Amino acid sequence: MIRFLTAGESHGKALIVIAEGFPSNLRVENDYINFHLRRRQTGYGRGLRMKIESDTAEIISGIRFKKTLGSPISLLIKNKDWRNWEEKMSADSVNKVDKITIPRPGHADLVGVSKYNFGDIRNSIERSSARETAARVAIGSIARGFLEVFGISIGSYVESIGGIKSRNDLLQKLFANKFPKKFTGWSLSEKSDKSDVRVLDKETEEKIIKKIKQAKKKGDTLGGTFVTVATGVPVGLGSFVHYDTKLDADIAASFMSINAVKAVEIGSGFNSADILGSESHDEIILKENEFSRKTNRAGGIEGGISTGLPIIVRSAMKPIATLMSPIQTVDLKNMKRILARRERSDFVAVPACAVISESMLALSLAKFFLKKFGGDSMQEIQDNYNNYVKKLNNRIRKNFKI
Ligand code: EPS
Repeated sequence: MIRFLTAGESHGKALIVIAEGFPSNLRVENDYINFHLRRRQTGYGRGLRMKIESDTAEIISGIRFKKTLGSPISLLIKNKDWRNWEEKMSADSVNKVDKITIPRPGHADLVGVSKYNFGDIRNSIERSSARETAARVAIGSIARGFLEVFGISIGSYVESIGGIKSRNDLLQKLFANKFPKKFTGWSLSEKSDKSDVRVLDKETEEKIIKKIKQAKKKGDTLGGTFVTVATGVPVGLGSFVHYDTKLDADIAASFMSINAVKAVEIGSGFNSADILGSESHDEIILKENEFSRKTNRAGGIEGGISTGLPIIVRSAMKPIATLMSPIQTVDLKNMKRILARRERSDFVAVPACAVISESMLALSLAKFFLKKFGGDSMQEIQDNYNNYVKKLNNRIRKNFKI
């Protein structure tokens, strides 16, 4: 079982992540983690902070000579911006700084000060900021590297921003299960990473960039939808026996934990509520002597268990809550109506959100993979996995033979 914790304030010294449960002898390349951290920083519509940071992870523990030790892994990502915030953020300083008293609607400002009994909204902003997701991507990259050893590949693309939706029918193709055998999740990111807004076609990219420019000019922000896919997931991750053993439940919760994500659907999700059962479910077939499904509207999960087909997750991110042309709120220092405070932020972060979702999917899948094939070393897990996969189809045949 993998569990991890992150620590760090947005403008504090650094972000930290500590994880346990990774087996020994997993190869970890620092460059690989940094590659995914860089991907998280990209996308048209990000704010000035991304120009300050060039996120890299320093491995503090759990890895020696590029291989995991089985001990807790800890990673450190320094905030370059710290030097500009030292006075405002220091743990020791008793300097009096201006308190933030005007909460932004849609952010964690008001709920944060209400819950934690703060007299300065800054105390709430710092940890609720999406900056924390850098730590998740760092550890998620190790989970992704682990899954890749077993042929599991993860990628994503942006489907829409500000209501401008790509005309490509990729999602329908994914549901129709019409893909060449060598199709991988990562092949989606390889393509979408070439676009500034991580969409798969140039025409939509141009329209979206235009829309972002318009929103920016008005001091407004945009949200959007994105699709995350994992291929190569074996049959049998997750279970139907308890609410918290279901793979789809875990994925949904982990995606919803990404800042500003307001909806998650697996497979045809909401659309399946409007169609007939015969149009919704995936017929069982034999393909090259192995069980498969004609279609994949279930998005690779049935009864909380992976089916062996690609896992397809579609999510919606709300617009960034910090507006340069702010909406109304209440100033907590005098309880008077006022326009919300401006603060440096992104205008759009949907492309980054999709990258973060890849890491969250990797962490969720690695957790369930280890639950099923768990062992202390990579070799032990490989043996367990190979044994299971080799015998899977024969076992069903044997068990049902009359
Ligand atoms: C982010 C860092 C933040 C924001 C953004 C994401 O940096 P700063 O607040 O210093 O500009 O750019 O966070 C938000 C949009 C938010 O609402 O919290 C990052 O590293 O991804």
